[in-house]
Amino acid sequence: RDNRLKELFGAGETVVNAWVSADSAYLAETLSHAGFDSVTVDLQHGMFGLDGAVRLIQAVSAGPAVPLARTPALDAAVIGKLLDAGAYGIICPAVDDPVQAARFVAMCRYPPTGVRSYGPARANLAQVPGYVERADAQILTWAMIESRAALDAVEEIASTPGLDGVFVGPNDLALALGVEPGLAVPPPEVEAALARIAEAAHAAGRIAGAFALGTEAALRLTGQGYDFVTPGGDMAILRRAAAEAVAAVRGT
Ligand code: 3PY
Ligand code: MG
Repeated sequence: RDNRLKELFGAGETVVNAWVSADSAYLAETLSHAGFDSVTVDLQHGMFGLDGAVRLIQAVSAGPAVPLARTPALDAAVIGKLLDAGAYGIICPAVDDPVQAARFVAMCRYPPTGVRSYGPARANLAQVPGYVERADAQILTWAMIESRAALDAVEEIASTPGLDGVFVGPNDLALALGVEPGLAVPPPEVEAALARIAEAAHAAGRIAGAFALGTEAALRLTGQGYDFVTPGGDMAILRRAAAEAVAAVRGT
């Protein structure tokens, strides 16, 4: 299968992404059927390891959403395994400068462009014959901007050859800027950074992506021109819906 996200981004659509932190294939599969364009398996903060992430990618593949993964670190071994498991894109945390961004892109591409090792395993099954020849053109790469160094260098990071986009971690960025993380709507310092990052991405012809802590923050992102938005993590969505159900029945 071709990476449907490439078509959506190419058509200028806003891509709506889900975020998986629970170690439940059933939940990941359910999110894949819930209308999201993509579902990201979060290996950085999710409550599972690499084996769990492989099963979650399989679960997402059982529905219509495109499976993506956030690697826990800039690590060729982990990134390679997530791609071999069938992820169509990788979000890499804490990419702080253009050198790291270039290393990240290289880890996602086969030689001669990059350094990804041959062994496509499940990716070969779930995707298409000729996977290896086509993988570099199918796989999307996002460098996370979530430190002061990354913000200062965002224009150079966004221009990294072969990088598809940047992706903002608003909570780590808030911590880095000395303001409160975890707010439903980010503080003004983070909002200003978000505007600069979207501008840098688009000036370089790249995708502007970000995590949001709910629908209100996600709508602010789309208002700022973000192309790729995540309106909250799986557990936040579940917990909010559960609390609303309890409140509705109790009449509180
Ligand atoms: C952040 O907000 O720092 C993230 O990495 C989003 O999960
Ligand atoms: Mg972060």
